[in-house]
Amino acid sequence: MTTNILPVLLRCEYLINPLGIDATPPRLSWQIETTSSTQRAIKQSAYQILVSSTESGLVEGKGDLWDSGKILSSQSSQLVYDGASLTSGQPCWWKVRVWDAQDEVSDFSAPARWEMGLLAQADWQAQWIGLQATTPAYEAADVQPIQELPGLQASPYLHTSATLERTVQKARLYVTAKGVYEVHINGQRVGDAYFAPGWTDYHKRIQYQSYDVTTLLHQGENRIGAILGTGWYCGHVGFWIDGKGNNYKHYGTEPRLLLQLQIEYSDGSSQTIVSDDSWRGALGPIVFSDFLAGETYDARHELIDWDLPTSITASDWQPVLVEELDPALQLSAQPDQPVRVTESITPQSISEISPGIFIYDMGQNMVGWVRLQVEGPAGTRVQLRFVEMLNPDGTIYTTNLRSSRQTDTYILKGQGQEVFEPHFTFHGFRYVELIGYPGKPTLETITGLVAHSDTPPTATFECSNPMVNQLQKNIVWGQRGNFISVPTDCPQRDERLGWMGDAQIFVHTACYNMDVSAFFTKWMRDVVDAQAADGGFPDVAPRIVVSTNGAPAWGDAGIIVPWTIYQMYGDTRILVEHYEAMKRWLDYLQEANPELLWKNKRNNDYGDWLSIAADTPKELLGTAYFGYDALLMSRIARAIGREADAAKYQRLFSAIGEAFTKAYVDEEGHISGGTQTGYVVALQMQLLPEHLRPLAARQLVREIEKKDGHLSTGFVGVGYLCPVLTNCGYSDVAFQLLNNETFPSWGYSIKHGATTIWERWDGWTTDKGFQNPAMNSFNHYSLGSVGQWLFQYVAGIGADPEQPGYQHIQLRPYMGGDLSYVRAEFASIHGKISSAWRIEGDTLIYEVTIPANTTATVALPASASEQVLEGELPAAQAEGVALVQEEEDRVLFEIGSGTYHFQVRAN
Ligand code: RAM
Repeated sequence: MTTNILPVLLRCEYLINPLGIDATPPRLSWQIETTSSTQRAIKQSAYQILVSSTESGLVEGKGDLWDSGKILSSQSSQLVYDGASLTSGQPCWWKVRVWDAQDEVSDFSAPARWEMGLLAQADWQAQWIGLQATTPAYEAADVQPIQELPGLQASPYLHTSATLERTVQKARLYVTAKGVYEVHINGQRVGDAYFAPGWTDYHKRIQYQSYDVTTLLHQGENRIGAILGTGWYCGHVGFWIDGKGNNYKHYGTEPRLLLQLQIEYSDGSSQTIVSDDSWRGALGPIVFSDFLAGETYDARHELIDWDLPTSITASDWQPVLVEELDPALQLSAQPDQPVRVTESITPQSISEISPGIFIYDMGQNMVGWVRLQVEGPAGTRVQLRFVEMLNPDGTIYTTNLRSSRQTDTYILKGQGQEVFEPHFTFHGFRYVELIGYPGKPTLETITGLVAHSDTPPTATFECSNPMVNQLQKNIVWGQRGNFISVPTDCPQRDERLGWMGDAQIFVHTACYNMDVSAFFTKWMRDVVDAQAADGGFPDVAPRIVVSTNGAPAWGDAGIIVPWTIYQMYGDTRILVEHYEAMKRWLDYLQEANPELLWKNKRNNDYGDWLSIAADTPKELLGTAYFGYDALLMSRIARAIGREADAAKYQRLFSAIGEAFTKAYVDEEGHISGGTQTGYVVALQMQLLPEHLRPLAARQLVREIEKKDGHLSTGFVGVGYLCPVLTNCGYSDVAFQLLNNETFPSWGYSIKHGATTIWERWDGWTTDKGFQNPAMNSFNHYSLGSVGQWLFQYVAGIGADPEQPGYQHIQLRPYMGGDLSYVRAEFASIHGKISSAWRIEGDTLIYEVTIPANTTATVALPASASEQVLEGELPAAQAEGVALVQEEEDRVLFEIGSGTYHFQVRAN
């Protein structure tokens, strides 16, 4: 007899059926689905995993790689593969079945798979290839550059031909570039990724991608081609370091390709095609394609059929340059989702602001590019410029882009309908200026394409206040626009760097909105690759442009990010992998600051960046983060069984707390500087002795009252502000900040049309207009870190650090402000949690569903358990509900999986 449960959503290393992974041993997870909508408290009591080297073997139930047998365990995520050792290219087919609490066994899940990548450098037989000539070979007189950016390069096209003698059974393409690439096989673009191989420190590590190209190849003549762009490798990234525009060639001078195509024939033989000196190259229509400059594409110079085996023009291309692999450069499989186009957007409006100059409003500040449709005479030059804002006269506001040009130019070939999309650039924009269009453009002329690291969305949030709903949307758009291989600060101006301070304050929010487990697995390697020999984490990862070690609240991302990933996904491997690096960072701080106040090595020392006339003393802020690092390290050490370290860091944390209190706090709970952020960090980071906490919290509230109920925090304080207020018993004040529409507040930007989170509270104000354009992005996620509070406190869906990854869930919703209802969902690694409350008269209704194989503590606002019903019964008597505790103003119940309908009646 099988049960009504079934394991579903099988994943390996967080991904569905990944190809070419190099995590050894890989980790597996699944979720448990039930066909019963009424059954509660479903638990997995055991599992059995089968891993087979062939699909047919799996169907027959043979686990030749691994048959775990029946393992008594409730674990359904982060399960470490424990079978035969896995070699390069090994395909692994797997399935799992589970037993419930009554020891009834489920059916086996549908089959899933993963495949290992190239695990050893020796597996690579390919060589780096490219072209030396980087300016177009043709006369470019009519391609008048509007760019002043130096060093723009034409994109090389490379190709080879291969005769395949037999029927192809299986083909895998392993490929990467110094730069960015697009591969074409027999006229088709391989995969749907953009900006591969992604951004890493190319001096140390380059990621490769693996593709199944079996169906693209055939017996006989085949053509394999690639187009290269400069990307992060040698294109423009970051701001002008030397004032002369030299913010390019950070890693090398020209792009290069590394490609290896491994073919297995049906007769068991095999063949490998690699990038080498047999390839040929030419320059084509891409005059340049650069992240900051944009793309210029001259369709008259298209290389007709260059990627088809029948093409004859490609035969007279030039030989390529060849370089050997450097053993010191690590080739790693990309662990996270690639950048993909995830949405297309039709413009909302178009207006002709002066003859021939059209402005499109996309209705949303977005990141990506547009597809252009055009018909006209050869040589017609159509120009698109991308901006976030308009000037009062309706023209485009470009000054906040600094040296970034965000301009795409298309030169027509004059052959009927032409369609253009740039290859290796992206823009941050809401408005598009179109110049030179032959004829009258319409809304259909351009289509916005939204591109970002394709991290799966995991949350919805809706409440009775439309402004708050817009805030949540803006936070998500900020995340989409800035998660492009690394978490960047902004997507439009000449910066777009992996700023650590921004990432650490936003990571928790990010984990709610999307499944960023694999994304941060990747980025933490960038952070550690960027660690200096003295232990200093950087300000930006990968470390370019800003070469100094991390400032307080910036460098600390190296500890805060893994800790957050652990809490949200139950990932201990990220802690183990980076444990030594984290220790080195803490040692570096401690050695430089024996008095346990972060006085030395604060480097760029940004403080509470972009606060509103509220400078938090920098040493104090640093010391708070130093203490927080020690606190988190003690928890991290405990989580991975390093008890002696846990005790050591706990002592360090206490000592820093004492030093902090002695140096900056008086007996009435005043904290030096008196800023909101000062109070917030002291409370969040648990640096104060018990008796001073309520006093400091009271001072924090006074500080907010002095500002007429407004916040003044910058990047650093903003994320913890509402959580701290709520934890200290002032949720009413937190809700007041949420509801504010006057300056400064989240509502203020929304009232003035924001569709993303602005870099600054005063990015634009009614009395001053635009802030200083030298630093005024309208798409920066940091101030959107309030999203964590919306999910964890307002919707009440919280992780339990003691049983991380939502195996046990803390459901503690807070009602307040003008909200009459909230409905939220969050897809955790264990499955979907939904949490919804509404107020009907004097009754609070709370409906919650938690997935199979999880438990939760539900903490509802009531003074006695008798006030709470579940369904028709007093909650304590309902099936699957147990009363665990009565706090002063909350009653706590423990529940198992299922759907529950609670009611809390007023006394
Ligand atoms: C700005 C960046 C970033 C911030 C640093 C300190 O240039 O945009 O958001 O972290 O400065």
